[in-house]
Amino acid sequence: MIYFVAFAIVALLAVIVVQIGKLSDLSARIKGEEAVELANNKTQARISVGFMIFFLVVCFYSAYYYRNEMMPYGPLKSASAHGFDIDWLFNITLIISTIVFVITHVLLFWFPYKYRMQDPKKKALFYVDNIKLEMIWTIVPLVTFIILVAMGITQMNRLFRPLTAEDKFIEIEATGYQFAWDLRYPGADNKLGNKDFRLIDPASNSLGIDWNDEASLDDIVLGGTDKIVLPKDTLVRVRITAKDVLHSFFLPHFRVKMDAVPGMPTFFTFRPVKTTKEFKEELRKYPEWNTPSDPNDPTGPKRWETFEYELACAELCGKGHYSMRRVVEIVERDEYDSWLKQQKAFYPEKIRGTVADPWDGKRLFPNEIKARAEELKKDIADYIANTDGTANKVIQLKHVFYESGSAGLNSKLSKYELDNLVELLNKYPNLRVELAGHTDNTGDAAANLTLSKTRADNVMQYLLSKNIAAGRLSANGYGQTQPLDTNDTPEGRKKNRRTELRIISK
Ligand SMILES: [Cu+2]
Repeated sequence: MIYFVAFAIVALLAVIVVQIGKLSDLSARIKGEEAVELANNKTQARISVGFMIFFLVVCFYSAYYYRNEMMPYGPLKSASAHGFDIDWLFNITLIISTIVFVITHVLLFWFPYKYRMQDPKKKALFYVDNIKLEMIWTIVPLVTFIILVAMGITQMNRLFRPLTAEDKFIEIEATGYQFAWDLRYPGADNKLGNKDFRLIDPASNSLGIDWNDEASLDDIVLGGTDKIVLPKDTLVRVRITAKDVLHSFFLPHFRVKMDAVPGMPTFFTFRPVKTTKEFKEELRKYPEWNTPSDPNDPTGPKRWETFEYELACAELCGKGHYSMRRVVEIVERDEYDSWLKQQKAFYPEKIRGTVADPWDGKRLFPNEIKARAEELKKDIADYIANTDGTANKVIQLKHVFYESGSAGLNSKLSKYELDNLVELLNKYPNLRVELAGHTDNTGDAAANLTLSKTRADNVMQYLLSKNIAAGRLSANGYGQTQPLDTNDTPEGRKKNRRTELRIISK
């Protein structure tokens, strides 16, 4: 409807203009061309001045009207430490350009009025050029721009200064792709692990993190919709990169923006100085921010209540560009620390024990050793306590490892599991067990049978060396005859290669 009315008004105006044109034509014939042209010129000149006044008033009024909605005015002042200086720089630029804007517009509209044709016999002055004038309007803007750019560069250098350990900064990494960001946090060691594009695997390691790097193992990766949480009053360094096209990491409330370029890591540093809560309280003081957040729900939450800091992609990177928006939450430092503790590291959650894990069978982590000891203790205790025979009497010795390609026991890694087993065998002196070796179906079946038997024997030897009576132990190899899972996948084969503890009697 509103478009129809607007169209009707424009059409009507067009008709009026045509009619006026016809009228002036008629009057020209009556009065004579010259007099009409003079009168026309006068009217046009007056309209020009009128428009200038209207235009400037509207410009200033709209700026005043929206003063509390625009950065960096009203409550939308910077939320980062350096941002106040950037806002100051913006203000200086705004003041200078406003002065130029007003002067040029006044001249532009006032000249047609002043120099309108008043006497048809008067000729316009032909003015070729004036070097002095040219110099003035070249040098003045040049000097102004040099000063502004120099001030801008000084501000920019603050964002890119190299940091030392004394800065006590935290470093996060943002990787942009169509159409989201992956955010990596360093975990407890405060160090981000290495990355290598050759390690990128869309299914298990989309960032190409190098798990051989100790610092990677506790890194946290936040997916495409998680809130980005950062602490107040702490220097944050953001490493920025992209996987496909150009993106741009833009935190408007913190006055930082940096392109995310594939193959060329970039970064910036900033220090948030207002928590999300504090910023909301600032907004609350302004009437503009006390209107309903959703116009269709007048009793719902107010605009200040639903406000969130945001991360936006400032590069038009494709049709899903808008969905790269992420909520950023600034909290107090202790709140941040406890939030970080709750986040799960990527490696233990998604990589550990899979075929992508370079440490699989080569290394045990303290928390795993502890958890496994508890598990083994519980499994055996459950069996002992169970009287109706339903308890599982086959227990996987999950932490028993062999030297690769041989039957030799990797006693450095296996000692935790086997020493725990020794302790339990001593605790329950009537326990009799069988050690059962199994392989996958790779290679020759007869050789697999021998391999599994030798491995089981080696485990038994270890237990014997710890003074467990020979009569309580037996060792057997089953080769590939008793698979737990398919032998067609690496995961299945990994499950099938195993050493079991089979309880004979208790
Ligand atoms: Cu983007």
